[in-house]
Amino acid sequence: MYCYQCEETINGQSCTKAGACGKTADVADLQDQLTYILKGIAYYNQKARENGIKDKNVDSFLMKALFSTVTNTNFSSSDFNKFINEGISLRESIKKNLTTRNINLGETKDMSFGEKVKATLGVSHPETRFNIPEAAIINTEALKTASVGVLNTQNEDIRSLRELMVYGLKGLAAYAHHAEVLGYTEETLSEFAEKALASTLDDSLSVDDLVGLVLECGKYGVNAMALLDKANTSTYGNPEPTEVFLGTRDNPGILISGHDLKDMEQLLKQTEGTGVDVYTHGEMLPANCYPAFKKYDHFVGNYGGSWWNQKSEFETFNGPILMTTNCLVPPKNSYINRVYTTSVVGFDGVKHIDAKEDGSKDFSAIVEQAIACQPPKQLEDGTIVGGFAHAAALSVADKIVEAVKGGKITRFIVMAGCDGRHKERDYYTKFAEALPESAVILTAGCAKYRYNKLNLGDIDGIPRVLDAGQCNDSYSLVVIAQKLAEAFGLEDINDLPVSYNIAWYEQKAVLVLLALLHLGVKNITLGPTLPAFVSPNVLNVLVENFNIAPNTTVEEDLKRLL
Ligand code: FSO
Ligand code: SF4
Repeated sequence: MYCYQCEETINGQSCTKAGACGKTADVADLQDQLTYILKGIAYYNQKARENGIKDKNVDSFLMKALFSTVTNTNFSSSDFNKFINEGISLRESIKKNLTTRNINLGETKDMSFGEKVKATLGVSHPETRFNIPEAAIINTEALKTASVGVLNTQNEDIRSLRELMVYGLKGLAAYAHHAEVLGYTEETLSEFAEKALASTLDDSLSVDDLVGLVLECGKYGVNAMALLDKANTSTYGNPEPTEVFLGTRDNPGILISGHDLKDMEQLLKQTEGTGVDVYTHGEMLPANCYPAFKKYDHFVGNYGGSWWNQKSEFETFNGPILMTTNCLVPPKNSYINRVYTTSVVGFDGVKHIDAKEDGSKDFSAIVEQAIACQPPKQLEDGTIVGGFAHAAALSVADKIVEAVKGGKITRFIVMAGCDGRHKERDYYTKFAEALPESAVILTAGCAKYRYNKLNLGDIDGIPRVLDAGQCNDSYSLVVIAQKLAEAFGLEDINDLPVSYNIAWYEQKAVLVLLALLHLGVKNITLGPTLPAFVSPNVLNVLVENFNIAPNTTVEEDLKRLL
């Protein structure tokens, strides 16, 4: 295995024996093979699309399969074997379709994979890379990492850009998949994903070509987040400012985590009148602010903190836990029998609930188990305020503009992104505490858990932590910044009194970062460490064009960002 896609990669370099996230080497290799097969599907489906052959199942599979490889989403080798087999048969059927119509499958111009096979197996494969017998791909240990993994690309800058592209696409796929679950799709997203995936196999592309494509990925990232925003808000209403309860009640409960709002809806409906309460964990916290969910009396509030706290918080919750997407930490034996996965999430030995044909899910087993469980052990009390996605934030835009003009708000700091388990992320708590009282934090994603319980107060009724929601709701922050620029008559959003101190962990954050770059946001501070997959030369490009900087100390960063 060779994986360096997340911020917690071992020694800031790569996981090569097992993942710091708990991913086994087998699963990492299977993920590489799946990704490689997806690139093949992308390559052929581009040709199919050009020739008017469109198949929604292919689009859907591509997004779902890519999403499954996001950090902390799926740890199950049997799931990946299934994805691989399905991927191979899809790819073969696209090829067959093309051949039947006499459409040229492409030249065997780039034999990098074929050459690798020859070098590794001593046999020659005159066909294109995608014609390598599947058995060879799956069964030959040496091939697993040598030919389809990250290190297959020799040039470190090309490798860096190819991986940056693939990780951005994983984030895009996650958001596109969520939107699709709610019935919203956009063909241009699939088209771009195919072009971009196929580009990672094309040895004729230069560093400049790849940089261009990576930035284009940011453009489609904005589109994917906009689509998901439309899907979520059209289906469940605009989030509204809400005091989210942090305590517990005396009924048994179900904890729901991840990002999937449709699962949230179905769980709330199926638990109504059962005597079982529902609580959110991690990235599901913003669900508390949607009108469609707030109406349920048995929807109590949020339990605990961000994803990495789950080992202790799932323990004390006492009831069953539904993981709708990432971030799953390999469950401890003490509570593994209370964990359920659904959709793209998987862990061998954990119960999985699939959607039926019509998209509905039967959560009755979870409800039944909950009834027999003790109520959650209370961890904290009080409330936190959420629900400041674009509609709510813009409804108080006049107040915000007035506070800025009157000097009561001197700075907005976008502190969106992820949380993680490393101690050094204390930096974000300290940074938030050290901000002047005239600074307002704009946040989205699980990064907020580092400072959303600090009671930072408000400025004329505007909370000093404005929480737009999940990581995908970073889109809201973009809308807010654009509207503020309009209100102040500024053409360039970089002229706003807004600074960026972003925390990243997994690949959705990579996409959010690319989206910000596409929008022309400059001077982003990124931490707690820079991505291991960004080579020194690629970093130079980012620094020269966007003035991206790694975070340093609270004092220095405050000086630079204020
Ligand atoms: Fe994981 Fe967090 Fe939302 Fe990230 S819980 S780390 S960018 O915010 O994706 O899922
Ligand atoms: Fe390592 Fe992160 Fe990859 Fe897991 S996802 S194997 S922690 S780099």
